[in-house]
Amino acid sequence: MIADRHPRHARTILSVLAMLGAGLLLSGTASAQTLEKVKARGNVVCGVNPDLQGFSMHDAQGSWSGFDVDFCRALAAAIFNNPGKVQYVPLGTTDRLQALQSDKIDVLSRNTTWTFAREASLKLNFAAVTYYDGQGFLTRRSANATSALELDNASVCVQKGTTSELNFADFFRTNNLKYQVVALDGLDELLKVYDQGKCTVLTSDTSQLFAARLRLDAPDDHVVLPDIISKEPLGPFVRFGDDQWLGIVKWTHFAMVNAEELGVSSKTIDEALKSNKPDVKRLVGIDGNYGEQMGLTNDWAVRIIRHVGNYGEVFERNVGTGTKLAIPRGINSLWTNGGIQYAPPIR
Ligand SMILES: N[C@@H](CCC(=O)N[C@@H](CS)C(=O)NCC(=O)O)C(=O)O
Repeated sequence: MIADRHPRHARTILSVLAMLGAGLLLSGTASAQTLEKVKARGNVVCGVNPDLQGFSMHDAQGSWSGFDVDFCRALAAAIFNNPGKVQYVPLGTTDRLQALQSDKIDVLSRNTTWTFAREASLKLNFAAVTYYDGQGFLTRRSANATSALELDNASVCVQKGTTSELNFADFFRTNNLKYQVVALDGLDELLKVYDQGKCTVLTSDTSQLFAARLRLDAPDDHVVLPDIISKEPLGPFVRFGDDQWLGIVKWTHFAMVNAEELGVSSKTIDEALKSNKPDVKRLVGIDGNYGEQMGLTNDWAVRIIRHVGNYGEVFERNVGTGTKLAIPRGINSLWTNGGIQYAPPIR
């Protein structure tokens, strides 16, 4: 009798599990139609950083700009021929990935690093590296440090929920350096604490250190040390389970990189439409039906380039040497220029 009751109990558990599984499958199928949802809604819901100079900023009228914001605009341009069809959702470091998992946004474009765990364990797909970054240190000029290796006994300001937390601890331990950690939630608070002198250094992705420095009371009193202690490939994330949407996000970046490589920009797009070059003809949709293969129109890349620009234009406009951030292209140069920005061909 007892032996009998157990299998029945097990069967109940199994059927509950099967129902749960079916539920998951159903919700998986529903979320496999992001493009249809986006088209029906009339905009792309894009998760962004609330305020990161050069990458994601908004003015009093609620108009957004920046390198990561331009990626959202490029998606909207590809889908709607209108870069304004974006709803921006500002997200912090600790809620950004969960917002994507729980369907609050269609895509996350917010200085987020591609890591193994964010794909395998959080069930998210990283789409493409829009910005190759690395972690560094910001410190006071008066500390006279020329390298992070001179930072023994430092108090380190770092933002919670970031890859930076683990990286710097690894670096200090590997180099037998002692440290105290000051881990805080928001960037504003972190900058305040650092500015008050409660931390010797502030650590984060180097691009963000350049942006953070400009928000200090006396930016010129602080320097970004030359050490790069990690790889931080940054770019957009999407949810697992929608290959078409992943493809659109991925190829939006690749279209911009290919356009730069082919010399096609927002200024030359009309000439490009008359080009005889096979690569250009495929990019602008004169040859083939590449856009339709992704559920878009064949002029999808023309829309991106016309409204937002090629990769180089987006980089220079937002964070390049002519801007306040003045970040050199460095490894984000095209592979043909000694960098590692390299896009697969459209063919
Ligand atoms: N790339 C790293 C760090 C990204 C990150 O979020 N950095 C902070 C430090 S500057 C930030 O953007 N903070 C802005 C905010 O939370 O408002 C990651 O993906 O974990």
